[in-house]
This record gives sequence, structure tokens and C-alpha cells, in this order.
Amino acid sequence: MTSPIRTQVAIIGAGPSGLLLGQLLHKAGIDAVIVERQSPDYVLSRIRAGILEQVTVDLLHEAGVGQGVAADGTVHHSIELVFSGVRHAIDVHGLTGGKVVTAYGQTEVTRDLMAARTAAGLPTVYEASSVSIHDFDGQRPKVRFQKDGVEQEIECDFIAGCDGFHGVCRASVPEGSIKEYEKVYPFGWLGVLSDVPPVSPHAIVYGNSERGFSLCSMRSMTRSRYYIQCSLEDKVDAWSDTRFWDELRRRLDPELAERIVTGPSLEKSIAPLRSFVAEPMRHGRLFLCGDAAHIVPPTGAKGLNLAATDVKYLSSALIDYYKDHTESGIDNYSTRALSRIWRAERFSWWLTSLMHRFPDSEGFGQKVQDAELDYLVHSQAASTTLAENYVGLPLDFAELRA
Ligand code: FAS
Ligand code: PHB
Repeated sequence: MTSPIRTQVAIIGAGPSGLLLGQLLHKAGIDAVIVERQSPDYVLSRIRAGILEQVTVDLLHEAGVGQGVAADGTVHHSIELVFSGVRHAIDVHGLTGGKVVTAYGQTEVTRDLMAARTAAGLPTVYEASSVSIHDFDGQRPKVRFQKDGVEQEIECDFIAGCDGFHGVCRASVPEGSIKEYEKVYPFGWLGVLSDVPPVSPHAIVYGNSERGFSLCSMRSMTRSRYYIQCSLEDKVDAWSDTRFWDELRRRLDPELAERIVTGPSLEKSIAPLRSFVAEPMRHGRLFLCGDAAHIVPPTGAKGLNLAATDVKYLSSALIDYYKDHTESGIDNYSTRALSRIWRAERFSWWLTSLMHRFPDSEGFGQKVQDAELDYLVHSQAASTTLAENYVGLPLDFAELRA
């Protein structure tokens, strides 16, 4: 084994959580090493989120990587709901006193963060194998990994578990020290990315037809992202581009179906949907962050945004620790993050329940879903509830009562 690497914070995972945390710590003069098991290209090849809350956009600017979203992000003032063959606009901007969301892909966010880290010459170990974490219940936690066959060790003050749902960090917490809450949904999302102009460039369109859920989103004015609800038994190979476009059209209102521009898929994948939270998010000197601690069904566009606010809370806590030698931030991290996470979990579960067809939802259940959709688009109070959750609840929830 080579001589140990010494740093203040060891970050496991170079997805958006790990990279954004590394960038915010760097700007505060705190050293961090990131250890990632995949290559940069592999990380960038995963097509995921597309909608950023204002809190997330502000954080990218705070981290010094806001140029991309400012130049290429598309601001949305409204979302649209399609059901019973009719499309209804929800004026998110008007209902929330001017708040908006921005369409800018997670791939682009990750690329911007990677470029900033490289430009600053900050240490990131890609394609690390056999990553393990140790002694995080003590004062001197350690990370061990192999790189090019050589065993290496990091000595640090803290470990940030930014390694996603299938990572090593949450799995390393002793059984009995962590409680997990989970709900798995009986369907998945078949997603397609295509270099065609978005059918609705200024509104994300959510559909609930008798054939199932659909979603029309975008990455830019020339690149679109579409999803349809599919069975968990479905296989991507069974979905030709033509079959996908035809099915998507069947789930939209006639005008939108007519307007949609189709083209070859650049990426096509099926993602399962689950709600998941692991509590607490702090274990000694290990902090779980982002998908390592929680998962939401993507219906509410919260996954990436929750990861960003975890990073905001954790980076502030670590900066307080190193600058002011106070531990209140790190002591409160888990409670503070979980308070916002559960509100987003509730919203994501609610919108998923409202916009999807469930195998057992015929009869009374379907009539109630139809009635809730009708109420939602005709009641300002109901639309306001949707709008204020969609743009993202404030970092400090007390603001909402103000
Ligand atoms: P990530 O999973 O992005 O990153 C974790 C990183 O840790 C990865 O790079 C991984 O390779 C690495 N890692 C894992 N184990 C490791 C180990 N042992 N050692 C070192 N590194 C390790 N959110 C939305 O808002 N909208 C969406 O439409 C949406 N679609 C999604 C589709 C899919 C298939 C998935 C899985 C998620 C989707 N999400 C969506 C949620 C997604 O955007 C996450 O919220 C976001 O990626 C969270 O970022 P991280 O916490 O950084 O986790
Ligand atoms: C996306 O653009 O990928 C997207 C948009 C809205 C969602 C989920 C995903 O709710």
C-alpha cells in the first residue's frame, strides 16, 4: 500500500452530490478528495434529471458553475396537465409570487462541475475499485480503495457518502443504526432522449390517460426528453422508436399529439420507481447525502434538487465546523435535511399517485383520481399547493408561513 493520502473530507461518489459538495468546500478553502468507481464518461452517460428548482440554480452560481445554466437553461413559468383528452395550464409563476423552474439536464450540471474541478486541479480518483470506509464512529475515519491494482488509503476528518442508492456508504452503517422506509411502485418509466425540438418549449407536460402516464420535457430547444409509464416486465428492446412515439401520441391531447416532432432515440432506458428514505443521515463522522440517503419517484422532479439541498446543508455545517469550530451544524444536519426530504417525498408520492394508472385502480379508485384531477385544475387553492411544491419549498420552511 502507498503512503496514506491525508485530507479533511473524503467524498465517495462523483455524481452531482459529490461534485457539488467538493466545489462548495473548495470555495471555502476546505480540502476534499473524491473517490468514484466509474469513469467520467460513464457518469456523464447516465441520462437522468432535467428540471432544476431555483434553490439548485442559486447553488450552482454559489459554487461558481452557474454560467452553463444561465446561458443554456430554459426557464418555465408553467406546467400542463393532460387528462380526459384536454390540456390544462398551471401558472406556477403566478401562483407562487414569481417562482420558476429551469430545464437544464443533470448531465450538463455534472459536466459543468467536472470541468470546474479539473480546472482547479482538485483530486478526483475515477475508476476506483473495492472502495470501503472505516472507523467513521471514531475521530480518524479512513477510506480504502484500489486504483490500477494498487491499494490506497485516505485519512480524513469526515466522510461524505455521495455514492447513490447502490453505494457502499449506507451499506457500511451497522444494522440497527439505520431505519429504512420504502415504497416500490408497480410500474416503471420508459424514457427517450432525442435531438428534436420540444413539443412544449415553455411548459413541462404531465399526462394521465387510460393508457397510463406520459411526460414531455426537454434539455434544450433542439433536444427533448419524453417518458411513458411502462410495466416492470417491459424490456427496452421491445420498444422500437416508432412504437414509442405512437404510444406517446396516444397518451396526449390531439393538438399536442399532432404537433410532436419525432426522431431517432439517442438514449432509451427503463427506470423503476420507488420512494425511499434512510434515517438518520449522520453516523459519527459519516454523512449520507443525495440518493445515498433517499430516492423519490421522478414525477415531482425532486431527486436531483433534494441532493443539491442536502449538499447545501452539509457544506454549511462543515464550513461552520472548520471556520468557527462549532459542531451545531453537523449535529443538526440529519434533522434539517430530513425535514425537507420528507416534504418532497410526500409531494412526489402524491403526484405519482395522481398521474399514473395503478393495476388495482379501476372502479372507485379511478373515479376518485378523476375527481382529484378535475378539482386540481379548477381550484386555485389546489393549484397553488401543486405549484409551491413543484418550484421547491424554501430551505427554511418557516418562510412558507411568512
Ligand atoms: P448518483 O447516483 O447520481 O451518483 C452517485 C455516484 O456514486 C455515481 O457516480 C456512482 O458511480 C458512484 N458510486 C456508487 N457506488 C460507489 C462506490 N462504492 N465507490 C465509489 N463511487 C461509487 N431525478 C429527477 O429529478 N428527475 C429524473 O427524471 C430522474 N431520473 C432518474 C433516472 C434514474 C435511472 C435514476 C437512477 C435516478 C433518476 N433521478 C431523477 C434521480 C437522480 O437525478 C438523482 O437524484 C441524482 O443522480 C442524485 O445524485 P447523487 O446523489 O450524486 O447520486
Ligand atoms: C426530465 O426532464 O427528465 C424530467 C422532467 C420532469 C420530471 C422528471 C424528469 O418530473
